[in-house]
Amino acid sequence: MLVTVMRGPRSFTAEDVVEIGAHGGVVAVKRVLETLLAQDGIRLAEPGEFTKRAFLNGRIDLMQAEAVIDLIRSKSDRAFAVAMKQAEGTLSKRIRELRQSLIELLAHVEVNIDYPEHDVAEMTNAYIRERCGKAVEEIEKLLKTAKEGKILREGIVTAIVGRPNVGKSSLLNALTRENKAIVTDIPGTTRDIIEEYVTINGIPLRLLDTAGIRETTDVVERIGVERSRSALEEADLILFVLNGSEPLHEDELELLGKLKDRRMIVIVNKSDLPQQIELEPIKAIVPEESIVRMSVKAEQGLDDLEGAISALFFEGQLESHDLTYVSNVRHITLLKQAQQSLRDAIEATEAGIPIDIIQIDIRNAWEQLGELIGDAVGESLIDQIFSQFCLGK
Ligand SMILES: Nc1nc2c(ncn2[C@@H]2O[C@H](COP(=O)(O)OP(=O)(O)OP(=O)(O)O)[C@@H](O)[C@H]2O)c(=O)[nH]1
Ligand SMILES: [Mg+2]
Repeated sequence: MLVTVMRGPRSFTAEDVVEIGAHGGVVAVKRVLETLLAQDGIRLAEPGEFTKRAFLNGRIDLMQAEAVIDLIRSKSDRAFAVAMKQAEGTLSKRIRELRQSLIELLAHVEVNIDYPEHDVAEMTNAYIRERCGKAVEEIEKLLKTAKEGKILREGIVTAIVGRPNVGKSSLLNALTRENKAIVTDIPGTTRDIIEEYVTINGIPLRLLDTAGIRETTDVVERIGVERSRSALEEADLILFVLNGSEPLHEDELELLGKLKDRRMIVIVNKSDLPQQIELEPIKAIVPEESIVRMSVKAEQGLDDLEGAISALFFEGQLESHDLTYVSNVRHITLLKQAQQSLRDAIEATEAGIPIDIIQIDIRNAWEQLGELIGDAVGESLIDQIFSQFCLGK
């Protein structure tokens, strides 16, 4: 057993910390815990308590603390890298700079309020418009990253759909390199949705294998088909699988037509067998680069599919992004509120409203941005945020 003592403030929580390294295995760890918990004044930490203490002791701000949750939950290297950036404080830094510019603006306005001559008021109004306009733009830039941020955190919801027996479950297994889904030659094998995470060229996908869509009298299968349809509704990306060794079905063509405005890749599977499918009607609906021929069984065409997926998202430019993303709903809400307050301020200058009233809008924006990094937030909000952690963090 190894005991490490870390003296505050040079520890994660900024308090004195003792770490005990015990032998692996459940029993050894449990014994150590039991011995410790039998002592007076020792209890288990609450979920997120270490990070909460780090925040309360001013070691990190609220956004950085929230990034720790994201780090724990991240499902791909890229999501991890993004969370890491936020934990380092890059996003917080941009928020601080914004707030600083608003404080300077407020100070400037304050000085001029004492000299309410006409020209000064006009100049001040113009100045407010310019500075608030810049801040609105800066917030807009951050908000624009939200969509990509969500994808990075939660993965692109990707529904694998098609008629029974075309090879959907085989595709899920091939992409995840596991045998998670049952594959048989009996149409109607998959009844329920099977969910798996994969990362393709750094893009995280939440793959949903669904029941083959067809008319059926089987009660269970019919519920499965219903679920396939709702998965289809909510998907960010559709992988529409066809069996190339059979002629195209009318209902497939009809469904393809309905989905033509969605982000979709058509997979013509079973290319190892003699081909009977007509591609012309499909090409009339889907651009050629989104049609991929493959044989899941012979493991052919997976690279083409992966290429087509990356081409559809971020125009393959995800690599070059500076990894600052806003993706947390709390952050998005506050940024939108702050932006609205600034827009109100701009509007007020145009309506000739007295400057001391306009000041209130600017101050509101400053406070809303402050809430983002945890300046003056209520205890209940703090408890709520930290309760999302798991034990021991
Ligand atoms: N020849 C050939 N057979 C394939 C290929 N891909 C899948 N199969 C076979 O097709 C059959 C159906 O595959 P599944 O993956 O279960 O098909 P599914 O679309 O999930 O079927 P349901 O769950 O019934 O909707 C299995 O026997 C697979 O081995 C392929 O590329 N070539
Ligand atoms: Mg299946």
